[in-house]
Amino acid sequence: MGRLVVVSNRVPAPRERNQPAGGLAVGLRDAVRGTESLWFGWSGRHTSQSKDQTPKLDTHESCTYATIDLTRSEYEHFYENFSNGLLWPLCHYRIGIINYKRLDYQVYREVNALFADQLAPLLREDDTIWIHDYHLFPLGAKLRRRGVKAKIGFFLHIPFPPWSVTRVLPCAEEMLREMAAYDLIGVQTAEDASNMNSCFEANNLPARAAHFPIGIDPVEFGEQAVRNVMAEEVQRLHASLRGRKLILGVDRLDYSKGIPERIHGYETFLNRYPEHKGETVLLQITPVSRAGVASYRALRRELDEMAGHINAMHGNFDWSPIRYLTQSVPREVLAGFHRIADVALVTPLRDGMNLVAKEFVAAQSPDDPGALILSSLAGAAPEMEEALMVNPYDHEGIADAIHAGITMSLEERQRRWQALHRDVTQNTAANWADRFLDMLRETERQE
Ligand code: GDG
Repeated sequence: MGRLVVVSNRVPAPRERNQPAGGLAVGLRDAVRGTESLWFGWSGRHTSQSKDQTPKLDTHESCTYATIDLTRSEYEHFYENFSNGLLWPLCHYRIGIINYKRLDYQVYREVNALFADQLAPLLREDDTIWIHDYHLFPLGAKLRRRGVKAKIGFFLHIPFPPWSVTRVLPCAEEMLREMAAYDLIGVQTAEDASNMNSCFEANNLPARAAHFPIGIDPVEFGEQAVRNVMAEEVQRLHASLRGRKLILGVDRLDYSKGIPERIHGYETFLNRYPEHKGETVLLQITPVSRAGVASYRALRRELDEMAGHINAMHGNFDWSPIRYLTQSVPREVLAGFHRIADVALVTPLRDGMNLVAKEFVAAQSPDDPGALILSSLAGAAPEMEEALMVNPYDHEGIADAIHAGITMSLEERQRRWQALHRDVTQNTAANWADRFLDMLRETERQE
């Protein structure tokens, strides 16, 4: 069998390779582990001239990492404006905040062409190529144009809307046409697959998408959680609660995660169930991301204000109902926080999958598990039916679910957790990668 070639916008830095932070990196680490592989992408560094560079190579175990640099202008137009200022909101159904500029699209295509120019010479005919996410939709077509004959698969980690929404994008038809170059396209849910297929059908394209829901490494995260219960930070958090119930929210600072709506739901809970006032603390961990994009800066200001308002209105001299942090917490400490949480609030307005929901389940103790409150609009919802399901726009529904979560009997918590844990254990990151790659290798090669 030939090599596996993974392509993603960012390649994990050397220090992240043994202990990757996000789901994409964990899933792919398992896929590249033990097989001869190449992982290609942006280094995270800037250069004044990106055209005539040679990829920097370094090898760790069986994987060679190949990275290239981008200019500041490429970073701005390709990454900030087109990928994160346009494709991200569009795919999350937020057409009201998209901002299309032809120059951004042009640079997006140029960067994809640059990736193809730099990657093609490193490829062998029997490689299997696996391209990831919305930054790189046209890359497969660009590789084909450079004579690449190997199998090429594509996986989209975020949702995909139906043609009625996608056609808002002025370049939608061209982008969809180029996606027909892939031998296999994977998305997270059956709904995303049917949406993407509605786009292909509307444009008479031969491509088809199938769904491959991503998972986590539940054993590793569960062990980390158990090990870290005694860590200093986790013990300090536990002591500071003084017997109050811990409600945990963990999300990158992103409008798709529904954090203002969730905080509104928590405030409604405080108003609607005054008998529980003073009995809960919401710890919302929200590391800042994409600070270069205006809508993210506006969200940060909104959250600062909301958290301050709730504490001022509802708190007391010895109790703040919400603790809101914008710094990142080390992964092992986070695992310990999940273990001691009584309720997890995972309420995205839209999400490709949402790994935090799965991590919470993996971290809980079977003897006394907490309750998971999950948005019905997260990609994880169809697999995690035993969660307390909420519509993230319904703040009264969130309030009622918090009440149900903190008052739920041990028996019901255990019954729900056992079903959730079974799903999380069956569908791991490693299985996800195997399923996709097995199917890709079995497809008939396109010419
Ligand atoms: C995209 C899709 C899809 C968060 N805060 C901290 C921290 N995290 C970790 C979480 C989790 C990861 O980041 C976030 O993963 P999600 O799945 O929740 O969301 P996205 O980043 O939006 O990921 C998503 C995913 O791709 C995979 O396909 O599920 O739908 O949007 O692992 O634990 N980690 C650390 N400190 C933090 O403060 N160490």
